[in-house]
Amino acid sequence: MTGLTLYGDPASPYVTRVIIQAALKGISLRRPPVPGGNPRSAAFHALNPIGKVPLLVQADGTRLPESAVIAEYLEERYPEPALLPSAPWPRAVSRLVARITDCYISPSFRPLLPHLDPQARNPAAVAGQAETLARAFRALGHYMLPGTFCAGDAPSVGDCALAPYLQLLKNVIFPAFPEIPDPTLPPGRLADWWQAVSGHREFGACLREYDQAVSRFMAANRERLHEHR
Ligand SMILES: N[C@@H](CCC(=O)N[C@@H](CS)C(=O)NCC(=O)O)C(=O)O
Repeated sequence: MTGLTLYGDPASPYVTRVIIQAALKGISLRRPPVPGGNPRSAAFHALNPIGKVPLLVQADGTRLPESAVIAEYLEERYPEPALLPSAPWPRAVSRLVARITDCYISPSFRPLLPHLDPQARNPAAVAGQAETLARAFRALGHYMLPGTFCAGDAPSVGDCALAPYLQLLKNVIFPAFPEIPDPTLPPGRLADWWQAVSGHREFGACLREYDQAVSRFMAANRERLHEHR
């Protein structure tokens, strides 16, 4: 038993990044509900003043927020099986894929939500996000190394970061916006990569569970998410 607790809704791509990494490493995580019911509650802020999930809590009470930092910590704390390649260059590429996800894919998701309803859509705003995403997808295809996963033939931290985000976009964004094509559809590097992650036994199982959690979340919050902000 690791004595590790992970707080966070299973519909969060950041939480899922940690869940996938833990599953691939065979690390067990307790998953109680977020204190106070959500990350905005005073009870949760007392644990993590950043007010966001995931939050990793250790048996001694020490707490670590931020999915990228949690990923690095788990990698160092539980080095086997390694989720970073051994050579410096593929290690850098794996980290780059996680970075592209955080800096250039993630920021486009929330701004698209108010445009899910075609009646309330602002085509110029959607076109701007479509271009940002297309550039990020091109960059991923450009930098990913040969092999099945993003940095070789084994899953690594870059895959753990990117796959939940693409699963989220596949569930919510690509079906709603024809001007944002799904890059995981063949042919192409991202299509081959998607086949590898979704076909991997543990990785694929986590992605399918995540997809169901996103569907439940979207069904429960449809009205609120369509609102203009
Ligand atoms: N940079 C953070 C981002 C985490 C994040 O944005 N989490 C969202 C859920 S996907 C959150 O907790 N939002 C606050 C809320 O739901 O009130 C990370 O990588 O962990």
